[in-house]
Amino acid sequence: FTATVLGLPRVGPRRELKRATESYWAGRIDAGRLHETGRTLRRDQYAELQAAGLDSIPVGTFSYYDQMLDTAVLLGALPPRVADIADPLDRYFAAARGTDSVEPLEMTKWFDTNYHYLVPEIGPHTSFTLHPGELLAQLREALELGVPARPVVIGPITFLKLAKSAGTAALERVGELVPLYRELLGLLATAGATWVQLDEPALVTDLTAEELAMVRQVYTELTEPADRPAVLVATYFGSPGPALGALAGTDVEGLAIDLVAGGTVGDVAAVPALAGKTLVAGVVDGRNVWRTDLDRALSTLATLLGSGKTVAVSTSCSLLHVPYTLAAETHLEEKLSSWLAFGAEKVAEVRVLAACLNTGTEAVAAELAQARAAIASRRSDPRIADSRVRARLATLGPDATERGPAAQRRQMQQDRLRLPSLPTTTIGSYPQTTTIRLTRAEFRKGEIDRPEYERRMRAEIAEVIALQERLGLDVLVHGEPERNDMVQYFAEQLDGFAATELGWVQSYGTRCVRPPILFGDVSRPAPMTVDWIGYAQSLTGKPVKGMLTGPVTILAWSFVRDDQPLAESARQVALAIRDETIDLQNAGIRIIQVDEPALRELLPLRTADQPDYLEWSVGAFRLATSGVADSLQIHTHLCYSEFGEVIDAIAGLNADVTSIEAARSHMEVLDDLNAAGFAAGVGPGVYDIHSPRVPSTEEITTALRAALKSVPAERLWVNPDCGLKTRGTAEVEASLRNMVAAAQRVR
Ligand code: THG
Ligand code: ZN
Repeated sequence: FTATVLGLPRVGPRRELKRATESYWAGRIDAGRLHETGRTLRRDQYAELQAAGLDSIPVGTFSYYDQMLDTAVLLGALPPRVADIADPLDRYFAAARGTDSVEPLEMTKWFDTNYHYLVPEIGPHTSFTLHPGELLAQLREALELGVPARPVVIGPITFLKLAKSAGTAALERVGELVPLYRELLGLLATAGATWVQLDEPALVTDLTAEELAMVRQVYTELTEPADRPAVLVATYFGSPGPALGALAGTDVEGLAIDLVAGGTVGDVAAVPALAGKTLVAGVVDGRNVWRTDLDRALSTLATLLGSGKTVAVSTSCSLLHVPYTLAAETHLEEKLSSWLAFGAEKVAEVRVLAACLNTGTEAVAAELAQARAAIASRRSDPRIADSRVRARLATLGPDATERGPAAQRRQMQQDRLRLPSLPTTTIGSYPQTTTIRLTRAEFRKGEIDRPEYERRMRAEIAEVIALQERLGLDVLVHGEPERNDMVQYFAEQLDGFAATELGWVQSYGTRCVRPPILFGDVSRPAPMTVDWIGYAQSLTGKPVKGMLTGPVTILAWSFVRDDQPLAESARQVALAIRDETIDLQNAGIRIIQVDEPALRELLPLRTADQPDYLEWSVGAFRLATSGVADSLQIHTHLCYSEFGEVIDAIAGLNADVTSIEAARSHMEVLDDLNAAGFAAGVGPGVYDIHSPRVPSTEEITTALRAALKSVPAERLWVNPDCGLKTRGTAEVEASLRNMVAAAQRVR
């Protein structure tokens, strides 16, 4: 084959699968209807890809929830606690989301993307067995439709490296998986597959010598049998580095390399043993939304050709990470739109590049010219280089990221705020009620005007302030009724960002996000939060926290520029946030919280790249938060756990108070923080907001006493472990009442 993509999105161009799945959960449709939705989506998608000219199409990347969960099912590795759920579909969803009596699998980020997978649990109870029914059914379905189908399965190394295991490393059990994968390859061949893709993105992370030897061993054994399809091992999200050499020494027929996110022609040139194999060249970015520079891609492809290799054109990774099609966008500015390529447009790019390889450039001269013009239009657009923004950043000295000594700040803030010991607060958002969502929707559709919208939102804020006064909280928030999403809200108000209408990307399960597109230099035309926060502060004598999202998180949850280093974009966003902090300060706000829940998310996959990232990300946060007086208290909030690798960076943020998800990790994070020399205020979440359960005063008291073993009372804050927007009003009120009571008791 010569033209393919590594994987496909599945929620549907209009989120049809999300709707059907949620309807099934709610009991509104039966399993038959859900499966029919899946079938229709797959059929339409295959037809589109065939019409677009792909000559090998991935099959099996469709999923009703997640591909790691699918692989766990395929390998008989679901945890025993779901085993007695008789219906396979309900068992599958129980593992994904839990039930009244069953805990779900943990969820965590898929490498450095914004997709979250379910973490398989491997233990003494796991006895691997092959369950190929679903994959074989999808293969037969595709072949019957005349699709040049290439089944895709997550490879054994990646599956085990990402699994969680009690005791021994899961990877030690790879020997048990090899016979299953061999059997699977045989079954797929019998069913008519000529190629099979095994996804091994884990090969772009740092591997030990033993692990590399294991890669070679596993793929040598997998490819031994003669009655199997050709095997394509797909690496993506980075350079495969030494893993390429390990794989080249085996009989795998194909290797996919991400030539956008780290892989280079140099990696390929360094491994002469690749001659004779098919190189699937990921030259079209599968993770970002920019139109491909086709001339540059062609020159990469030309370098790869030669020395006996066969080259196929592909996306760098699955199209799971980008929206379906630009064609659905009716409001995007035409010029900006010409710079972009979503899923369907990327498929067209793959086809054009493959045509160049197959028959030369003449047949696609018009497409090449159009691409060239778009690239030129983007390069010359004044918005990608705003001289005012650049001049401001250039004149910032080293003191722009410094504040006064921490101890002095603490004294000044305490004198000004006069808070009791163990001050109580919340993270920022309050329940997003149906009324709030409806009001935002009516305003968006123009059904109510701005004054009416503001009147209603102010009423919501007044209610949240009154509630907090009633509960006796010490530091109040306005509740964020005006915000859809903590990134979208800011992106919509910053120059340099654009929003999409239907640019949905799966985040996990049926949940999707619509990442903004950062296309130009960033600036803030007007204050973004001052009116709302100022109004909230006018209602109370207690301090109201101004709530902002930090530069790293804004970038982590957006599609970012590929024409300048992320560090540079981060400085621009930081400067805009800094402007906002100064306006809040001028409006009389005494505490500002700048959230960085995604600080951990952008951490590079290879250890060697991490120090540089931590330096610029911490620098961007400090730039955003160091423009205010020492008497203004800066808070930050981090969540999504796994702080281990970034614990020094958390101390480096230099915030006065850090609230952190700790309810589920039992306060261990506090000792890690101490070990990293952290000496500022800390609010380890004292209860888990991810569940509707109301925590008792006793259990919060216990959590606080546990925290006091690691943190002295004068530094300890009392708060839930995350925002409250997904919770109901009644349970929030009951939980916070108990939290305040516990704080009073411990005081
Ligand atoms: N915002 C953004 N990205 C994120 C998160 C976020 N990435 C990481 C993490 N949080 C992902 N978590 C979620 C949680 C909920 C939803 C999506 C991602 C969600 N989405 C709605 C849905 O799919 O129905 C749609 C929301 C909307 O209408 O905008 O519930 O917080 N940017
Ligand atoms: Zn949080």
